[in-house]
Amino acid sequence: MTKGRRGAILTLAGIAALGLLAGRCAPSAPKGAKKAGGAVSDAAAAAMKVYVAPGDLDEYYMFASGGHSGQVYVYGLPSGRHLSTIPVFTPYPATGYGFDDDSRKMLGELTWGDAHHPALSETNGDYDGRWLFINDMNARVARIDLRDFKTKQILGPVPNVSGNHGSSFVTPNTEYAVMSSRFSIPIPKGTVAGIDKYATDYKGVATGVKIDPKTGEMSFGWQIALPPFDYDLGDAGKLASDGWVFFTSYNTERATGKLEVTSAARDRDYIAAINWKMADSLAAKGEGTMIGGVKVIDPAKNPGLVYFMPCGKSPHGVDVSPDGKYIIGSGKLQGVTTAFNWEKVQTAMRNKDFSGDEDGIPVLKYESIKDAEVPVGLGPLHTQFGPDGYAYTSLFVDSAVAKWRLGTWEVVDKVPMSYSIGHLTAAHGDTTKPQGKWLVGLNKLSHGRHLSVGPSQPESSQLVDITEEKMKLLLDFFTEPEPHYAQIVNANVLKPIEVYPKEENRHPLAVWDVKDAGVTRNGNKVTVKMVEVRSTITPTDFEVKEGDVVTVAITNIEQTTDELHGLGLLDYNINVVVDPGETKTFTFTAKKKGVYPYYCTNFCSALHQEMQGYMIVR
Ligand code: RUQ
Ligand code: CUA
Repeated sequence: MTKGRRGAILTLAGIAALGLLAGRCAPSAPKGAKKAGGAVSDAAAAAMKVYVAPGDLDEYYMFASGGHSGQVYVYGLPSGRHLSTIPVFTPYPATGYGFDDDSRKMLGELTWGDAHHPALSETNGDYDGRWLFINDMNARVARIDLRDFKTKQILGPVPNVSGNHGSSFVTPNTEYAVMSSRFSIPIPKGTVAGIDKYATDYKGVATGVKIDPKTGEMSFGWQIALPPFDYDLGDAGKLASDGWVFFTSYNTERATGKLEVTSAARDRDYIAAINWKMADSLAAKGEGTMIGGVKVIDPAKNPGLVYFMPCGKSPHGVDVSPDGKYIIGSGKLQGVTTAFNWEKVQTAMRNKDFSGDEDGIPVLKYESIKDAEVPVGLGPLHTQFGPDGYAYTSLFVDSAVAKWRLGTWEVVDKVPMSYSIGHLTAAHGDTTKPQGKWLVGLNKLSHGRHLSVGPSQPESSQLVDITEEKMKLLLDFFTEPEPHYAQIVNANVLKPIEVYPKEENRHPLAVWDVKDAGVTRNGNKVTVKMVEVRSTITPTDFEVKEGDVVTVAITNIEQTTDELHGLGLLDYNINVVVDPGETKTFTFTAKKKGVYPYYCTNFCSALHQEMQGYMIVR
């Protein structure tokens, strides 16, 4: 814009001299693509690496949390193209989510969620492409089926959990997704205790959400009461540390009020190490006290269940290395990230090498369990891993990514991020088999990196090539608020369907022949069976009486890829979208007398506009 305006008042010679003309005439060549002598510049080399030609496909999927938008966003990498939005905790008119009976029921009374950490299901510690789990701060976890990229279940709100931030990290064979409470409260919910009782009467909790290995169905597994700290991030142990799950915590001072001051008194806070296999068998034996409708296990009465690993200072991310041998804890108020040696942690547990306890939970001796304090830089938050023994840590304060080596602990490279990186994600970067290649910095600020869109700016994501010794920033792309964490999975792991096969549709109200469409009445309950197929909605009209409770069941009988139909019912706030082979229902009371048009909302054929009908309410 600036260039154009400035260009208008310059002479042609002036423009050419400034090199502006060249830039304008060759829109496909990135700025400064050609160096003198015709050599390909760094920018052109970068462009070639991320360029996915029209009709070509990306190599990786990136699933990013949508933060308080309550959605999951799907990107292709390396292009950074936004491919799809999967609504999870928030209605999304584009796919009709939150308008039909099933999704409304799933959402319940909450029409927003704050999603932070997607977790792809795993087999042997690597992504298996079956499901994607994601947390919501409102004590919920959702499951998305990657066969059709749809949200299938929302579990919760789970009793006693308040502010489910440290979630939904899965164990290596997807036995559990976990939850933890960022905000300690008196439990069960509804109990009142003054803030002066915080240190004694408030509790944190950690919860295991059990996952059915065949169906992915989630259910309550176990819950453990913890001291009133703020539990923040988590990760499951793997290989060497399989059977354990780790949660960072801050405010181990048990302070209240202005936490930015009051919770920073101690040099070290903790990582809670929880033996989930033990929790699993304790829960199976019925151990625990009923609180808020679930059994809550007391770790003080069950030695070996929970230990605290001291970690400085106000740690945020905890990340387990691909072999499970190192637990990396990043203290956001420090200049180092701490590598704990799992071997040493276990030895300290066995030898009762403790420096004290918190409400009966042993605190391991810091000097006995840490291997190194890696000088990564200021404000380390999260760590991901490559296939070659390298680790990558995001530095919020330094606004950079540090690359360092596990075992030798040397920091070998840094790449600046624009700006204020939070999470980072690498291809399979939190699994037992990291693929390297791509890393994405998920930055909190994007100021000036894109055309201005007013005060509400998108977040910036930056793609980094990690194939070589030196990291290379290749691409900026932008996301809606706010990708906390994201995971990158090789496209060959996923096998999505494109139509729902007719023989799989067992919906009781499905109709596959327009002859079977129509209206049936039972008292004031009216059922309308509807068929959508290019380019008619059958029936093209129907009548009900004022006050009737109307259920409309729409079947899209298409079996062709991408032949979606929608249904908008004017003045009734109804909008659903039905994929090929799918049946959806919506129910409403015909409160308003009159004639109400309905129509297909999804442009489906040359006669899409003709796809319409009338509801007459007498
Ligand atoms: S957080 S920027 Cu919600 Cu995962 Cu670390
Ligand atoms: Cu069906 Cu437009």
